[in-house]
Amino acid sequence: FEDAGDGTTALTLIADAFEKLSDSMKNKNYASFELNLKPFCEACSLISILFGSLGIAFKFAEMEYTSKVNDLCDAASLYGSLSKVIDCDVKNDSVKEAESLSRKLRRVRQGLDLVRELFQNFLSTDDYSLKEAASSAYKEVCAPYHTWAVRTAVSAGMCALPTRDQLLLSLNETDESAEIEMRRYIKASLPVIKYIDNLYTSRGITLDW
Ligand code: 1PZ
Repeated sequence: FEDAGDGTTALTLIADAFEKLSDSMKNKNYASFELNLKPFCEACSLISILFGSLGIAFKFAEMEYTSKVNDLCDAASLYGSLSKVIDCDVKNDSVKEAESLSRKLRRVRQGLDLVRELFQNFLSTDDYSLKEAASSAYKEVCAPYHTWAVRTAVSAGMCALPTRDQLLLSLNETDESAEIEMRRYIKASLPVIKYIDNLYTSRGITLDW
């Protein structure tokens, strides 16, 4: 990722976008607030920039994640908000079905949470390698919902991750600047993730999938 020449890095763009989302839901009641698909998907698609810094090993993860975000994005004008997507699948009894938008939303939410947990690990100690930080985040957030084949492929891919310093370099960040942006993302993504979880649980849908 090349910065735009004005010091705007991928991490800054991501943190800005999620702060905007979380600001838009500040002091609102979860039960009645409508988060629109368009700004949500735009923010989620920025996460894809990070994949560019991870090397070829996570190409399949990138395609998985990006195609789900794109499908949600394509549905934006038809559905408007995230809650409408779930309402529609609830009505058709297709929430957890393969290829349903509610399922894609759940996976994208897991991607956001994975990045949050990864940043958290990354910042928790300088001694943590990127591989350790990413493996532990993956184990915590995504692995319980992935098949054995996917888990195996991911753990093989982890060995090909860059080092901390390589990652910072390719993101055009220093330790200090990355810490600021990662903390902003951690803080801003949490209410968004919780909001999405509530869309399911408030409709009696458990989150064990
Ligand atoms: C510097 C960051 C290093 C982080 C590395 C993290 C790598 C995570 C790899 C995840 C691989 C997922 C591969 C495919 C999984 C699919 O089986 C599932 C289920 O799909 P379904 O059956 O519902 O159609 N797909 C997903 O869970 C969606 C993909 C989530 C991955 C998001 C990654 C987020 C960003 C990583 C940071 C750049």
